Amino acid sequence: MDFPSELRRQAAVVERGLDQYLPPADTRPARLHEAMRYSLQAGGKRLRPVLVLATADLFAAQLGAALPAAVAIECLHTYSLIHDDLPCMDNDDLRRGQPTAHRQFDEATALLAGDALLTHAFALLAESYAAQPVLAHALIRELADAAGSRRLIGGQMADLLAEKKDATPAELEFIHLNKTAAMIEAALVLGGLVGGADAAAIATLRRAGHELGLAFQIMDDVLDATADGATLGKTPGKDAKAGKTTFVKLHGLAASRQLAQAHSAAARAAFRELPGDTAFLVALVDSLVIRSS
Ligand code: GRG
Repeated sequence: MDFPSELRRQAAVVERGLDQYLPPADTRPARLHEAMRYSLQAGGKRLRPVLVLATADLFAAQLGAALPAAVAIECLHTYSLIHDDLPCMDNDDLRRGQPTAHRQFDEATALLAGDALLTHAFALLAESYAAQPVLAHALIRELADAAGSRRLIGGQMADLLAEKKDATPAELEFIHLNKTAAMIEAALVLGGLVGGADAAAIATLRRAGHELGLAFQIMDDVLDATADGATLGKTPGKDAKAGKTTFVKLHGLAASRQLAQAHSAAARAAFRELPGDTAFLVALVDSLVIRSS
């Protein structure tokens, strides 16, 4: 398998899906729909939707069946980025190499574009899988749990609270498991559900997502401390400046890199327990630990 070209192929499928499943930019009110498309189509690695497609593929899901679920999770992820960048949160000017939504439009439009992307994610699941109500229910429930107050939003709240003090390693783990790993885990589970994976395989996917999510976040901390803004597409060094506790602050750079390697090895091992050809997923794990953005 040629990993870079397979990744490009899957990411291109995602790009087409985003265009297909989002309301056209001239939908009334056009400013809102333009803002939704602006943030969604500003680039991004498309990690979560590619994980949905690749996992569904593993279980030989019908071609194209996983695309609405892949688009839904990217809509939800993008909403979280838009809101995270707002002045009341991280107050950032740069995201995905472009001005953040509130810089490009205005704060109220950015807030509403985030709200609309969040809502659209669930509408898309409900509509696209309406003919398979059991699957639709499972997908909606999975994404809602991962994005809710106990996981993504809870992780973000804990992150904001931790800015005021030094977080303990346990607090940092809570933040990362929920702010980062929850959506990566959900991507794998959505793909598994579309592919009809059984309960044991879903449990293995959750374990892989947990490990991959931690590896991904640790590398995010390493890159925040070491890479430049042009490479990252967002403002680097913000965590350190804000006095935030990160893996790098707690463990140092070398130990953080080792920790990321250990979690990615655990993710690879979990993927190898699954049926089918896991070469792409294993290579994707490897690429995330050596990534530069
Ligand atoms: C506002 C509810 C709410 C949540 C915000 C996404 C997020 C939570 C915060 C952004 C800051 C951050 C470091 C989050 C951890 C997850 C993460 C590394 C997100 C960035 O994901 P990438 O690197 O982004 O996959 P692209 O742009 O490539 O999609």
